[in-house]
Amino acid sequence: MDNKIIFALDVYNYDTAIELAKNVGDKVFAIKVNWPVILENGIKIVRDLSKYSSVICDFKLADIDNTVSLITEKVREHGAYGIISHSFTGLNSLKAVVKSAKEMKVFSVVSMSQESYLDNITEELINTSKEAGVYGLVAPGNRPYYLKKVKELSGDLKIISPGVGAQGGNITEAILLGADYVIIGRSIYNSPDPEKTIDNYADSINNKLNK
Ligand code: BMP
Repeated sequence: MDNKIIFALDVYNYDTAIELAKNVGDKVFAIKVNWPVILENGIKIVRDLSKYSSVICDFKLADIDNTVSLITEKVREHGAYGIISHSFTGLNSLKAVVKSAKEMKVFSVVSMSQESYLDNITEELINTSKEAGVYGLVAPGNRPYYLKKVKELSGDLKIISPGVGAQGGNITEAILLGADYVIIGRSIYNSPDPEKTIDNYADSINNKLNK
């Protein structure tokens, strides 16, 4: 069983971030960084974290084509494995992200782990994402109806799913419904033993899926 967890490293402090990455980097598929760690430390931390794991920059891009290109180029320059963009901004914007990303993987948000207006247009967002040529989709691991729907329409695209743990989703359920990877933050970094917590998640997947 390959590694199914993307660790959402939503902390501010540099030393805490690096320590967590060092300890769990080889147990996870990737580390996802969002604004908390970047606003405190700058984009250069992506390089430092990449020593321990692939890094996905979750910047949920939502702007005109020129601006998203500028951001994507900067992220790529710092060695990220992937970037997350919104897709509701439409085909031109998302195509610009894909073009600037080059070899970097682009994941687009088509449904969120909390109710949002995206729920009304999920199918259109998936079609736009496919047309733009993204590598994967972000779909909720804690809202089975939407995850199933995304899986049915996603074709070959990878699905990465937040909402497991602190937001109530269950890891094995999310994987059985179609998530290729689950994104987990608080229930790992707030636990007394993050490594053990990841091992427990991995065991629960293995036990369930090998039955
Ligand atoms: P946590 O496991 O602590 O709830 O973290 C979930 C992570 O996934 C956070 O970084 C959050 O920004 C992100 N996320 C989410 O929770 N829901 C979405 O719909 C999209 C996300 O990227």
